[in-house]
Amino acid sequence: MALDRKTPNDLNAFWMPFTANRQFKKAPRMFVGAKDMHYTTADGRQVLDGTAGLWCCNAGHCRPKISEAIAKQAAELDYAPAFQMGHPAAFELANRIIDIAPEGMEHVFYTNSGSESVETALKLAIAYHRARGEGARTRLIGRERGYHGVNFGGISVGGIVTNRKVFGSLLTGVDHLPHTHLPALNAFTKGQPEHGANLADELERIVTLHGAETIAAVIVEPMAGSTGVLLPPKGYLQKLREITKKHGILLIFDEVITGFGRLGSAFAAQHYGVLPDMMTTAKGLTNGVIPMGAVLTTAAVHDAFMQGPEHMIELFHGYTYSGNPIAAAAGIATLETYKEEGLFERCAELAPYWQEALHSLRGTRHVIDIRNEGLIGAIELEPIAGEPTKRAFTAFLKAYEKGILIRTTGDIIAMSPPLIISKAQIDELIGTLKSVLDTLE
Ligand code: PXG
Repeated sequence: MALDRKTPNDLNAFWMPFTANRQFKKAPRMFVGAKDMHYTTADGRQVLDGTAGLWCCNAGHCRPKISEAIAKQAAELDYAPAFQMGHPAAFELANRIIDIAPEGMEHVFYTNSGSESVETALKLAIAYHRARGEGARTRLIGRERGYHGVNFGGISVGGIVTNRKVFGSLLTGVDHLPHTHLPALNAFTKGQPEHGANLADELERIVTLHGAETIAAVIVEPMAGSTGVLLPPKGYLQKLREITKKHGILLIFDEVITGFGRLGSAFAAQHYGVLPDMMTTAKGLTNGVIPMGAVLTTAAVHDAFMQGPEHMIELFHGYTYSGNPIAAAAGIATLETYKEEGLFERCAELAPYWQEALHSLRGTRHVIDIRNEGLIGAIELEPIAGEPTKRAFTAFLKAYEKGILIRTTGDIIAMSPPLIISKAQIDELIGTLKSVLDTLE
């Protein structure tokens, strides 16, 4: 029987991810179409996409070059075994990623999501040290409020309490840096905050506690997205790099959100001028259209594995869909679209306008902080006493009714529009949001 995808049907079977299922199923919000900056709802309304889907559709929606590349690849070579066999698109995409990556990143390991990129990078870090004869380096250091996906490694190094606390004992040998949110000192800062670089020195304390010779890697989001947009204080990432280097610890930047132009450079590593040893990516790699992730590594990390007899597999890790042909074709078309349309540069050009528009909300009811970088913004609301998250979630629902899509985490509203957004659309997004905030209890 043909499914009419526009007709709401029984909603019971689908257990939705990171969703208030019971609330949703009482009053479903369904998208049935998308084009460029807009979604179309099941009841035929246009909704301005203030979040690039989930921080991933950096070139906007249903871009012909990407859709066509996917259709062509699906008809030509739909799948090729990922182990011990190859196909050209995966190699081509890897080269193109390295072309735009920071100098020093030389290899690409494919995954299917940000979460898998994180697991891959953590495993690589431990195995790298072992390959070099430092097998005692197994500890992993994350950061409070960090988000590194939802698999066991990622939630172990992650620091979002709700994502961890009901899932048992997690990985052992993990420690956390303090988060860098200092509202008393930094509230309403435009761009990177002045205060907090000293928090990177906490890594020295952790090293002293455990011994450098037991630590494999530090993983951080260069700019923490999911937790509600926390920017690195000026000098913070540089300090982390210095301390990790001094102690032979690998530094992993989780660039799942910041990668592919979000901050106005291809990657945050370039934006902030700090070179990690590995970078985890996903989302914008394929414009969010087909699941794909990639871990980027330096030659030093890769080369440590390239030893022993040549017929032997060097790394016992990978996925059925690593470098999947259709995903690779989508990735190539996506990177071409970014380049042809100059979208990373466009992001950098629009960033000051975006910043001023966001900060014009200072003084609006309930707003206690505003943060921004590139085409990312967050507005932190005073929570309703005794009912955390409710005020922001109400704002989300009202915003959707008024025709804009925003995201909320706790009582923080986060926005990350496609990089094709116009100034008029920025005004519409922020203007509509203001009218929503004005009516909130
Ligand atoms: N690392 C980082 C830094 C992320 O932001 C992941 C890993 C996991 O990626 P996957 O592809 O496994 O979901 C992410 C994902 C939000 C939101 O609204 C953020 C993410 C995903 C969904 C929603 O903040 N980040």
